[in-house]
Amino acid sequence: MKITHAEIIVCSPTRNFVTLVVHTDEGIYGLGDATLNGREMAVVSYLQEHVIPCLTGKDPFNTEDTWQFLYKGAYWKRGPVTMTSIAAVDMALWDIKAKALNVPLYQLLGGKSREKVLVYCHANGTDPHHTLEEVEKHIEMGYKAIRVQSGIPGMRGTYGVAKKGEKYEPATPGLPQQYEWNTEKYLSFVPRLFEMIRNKIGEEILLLHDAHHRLTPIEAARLGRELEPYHLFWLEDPVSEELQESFRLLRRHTTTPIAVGEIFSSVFDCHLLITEQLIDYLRMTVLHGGGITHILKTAHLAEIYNVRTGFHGATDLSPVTMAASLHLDLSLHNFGIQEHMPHEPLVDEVFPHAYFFAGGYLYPGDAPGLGVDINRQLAGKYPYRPAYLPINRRDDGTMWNW
Ligand code: GCO
Ligand code: MG
Repeated sequence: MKITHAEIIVCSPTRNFVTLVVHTDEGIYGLGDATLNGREMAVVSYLQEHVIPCLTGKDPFNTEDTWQFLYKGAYWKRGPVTMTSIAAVDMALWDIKAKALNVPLYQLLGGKSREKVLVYCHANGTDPHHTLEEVEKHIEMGYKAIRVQSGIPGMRGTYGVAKKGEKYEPATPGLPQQYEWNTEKYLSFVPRLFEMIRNKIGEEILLLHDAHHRLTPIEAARLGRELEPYHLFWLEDPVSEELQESFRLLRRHTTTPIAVGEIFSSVFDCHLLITEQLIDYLRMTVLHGGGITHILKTAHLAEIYNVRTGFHGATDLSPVTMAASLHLDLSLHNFGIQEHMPHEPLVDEVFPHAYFFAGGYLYPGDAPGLGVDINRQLAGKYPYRPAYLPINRRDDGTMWNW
């Protein structure tokens, strides 16, 4: 089998997605997600100008060699644009191979290690009362694990929370929106929020929280320690993740489990976190972390050090990434949990897929390959719209991590 050509489809059915379709001389094609939220067209250009021309004539079954060709061959290794582009090709090739062999992808990754994939959803409220309502609503929907985020009195625009009645979707059309940040207000609010939620719902439901990169190590240590009585499943992105050594300080002070990695692009962003056992869950995405080939290696390293996976699954990753994650989740021995932020129905229509949700779990389904397709006609009706993630400033105007 040979690759004949590849094409890129950019569409915006409620939000932007970049999809790579790789075609072969046997008529089988594979899909890869290439969406980098807020920087979409950089990946489009990287793929169009520098990657697609090199694919023609290659055997799509050689996933490892093609990965190394694109990684080593670029000379300029790593970085989100490069690794997202490589991931898109890698996903598409694994999709082709599994379709050609007529098996669901998980059969090529070690088969089933479990029957179903535990997921966590998002409960976001504008204030603690609204947040509790959202938690209770999601318990009724069958979720067994819930991420809890709430608007904080006196702060404009808190991460993870939309206006009442609206769905939270990272990235908005137009130029970046500005949010406000105040560490002191946040630190005194969050433990009280979890105290209230735990008292109301009891111990059974797993609770998670995302601090979204905003604290210093000692502030994060205080938060982790104050949250201990409420038994979080994890505290996510407590500190900015560029400096892996930060997690040493945090780890010395708290037993609250730590999750990090949604913005990592390779194992070299987290090798210390893994080998020093500074984290409990790795959130690297198949999409931004170099694809199935590279995530497999990273997850296997993590397994040795008792670090489990908790792949990123926000709505800015297309159903193609969700499917790839689910095949990995089903097969990796050290799977922990999968984020599930359901796409809008229109997105599911543009990307018809075999995976489905039932009773707090996702199932990848048994369709050959990834089990996702793209409805080109429908996609064509929703052209790309420039959109940005928000930015964040402290009360005095200082730029802060969003
Ligand atoms: C999460 C993430 C997202 C990101 C988003 C950025 O835990 O799901 O933090 O909400 O902010 O993916 O594009
Ligand atoms: Mg996050």
